[in-house]
Amino acid sequence: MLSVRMCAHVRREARLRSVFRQFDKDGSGFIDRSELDAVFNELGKDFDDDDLQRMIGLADQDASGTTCSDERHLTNCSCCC
Ligand SMILES: [Ca+2]
Repeated sequence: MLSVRMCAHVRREARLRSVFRQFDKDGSGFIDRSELDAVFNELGKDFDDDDLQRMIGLADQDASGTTCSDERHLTNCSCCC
């Protein structure tokens, strides 16, 4: 049972990393407001600066104005472990 749970966790982490890389257009390891805006524009969604800042703020634990791919963000999954 544990191996099934671990496999699900590993698959989820791989998906998160893949999505993160799609957002992180310059490969910096961070997603800034312009990169988030670009992804939403590709999806046909238009958010104003306040909305984008709020979205970044939800994942911005160090108040840097970006989200990052730090291991802690992707591996501290409480939903399946
Ligand atoms: Ca970036």
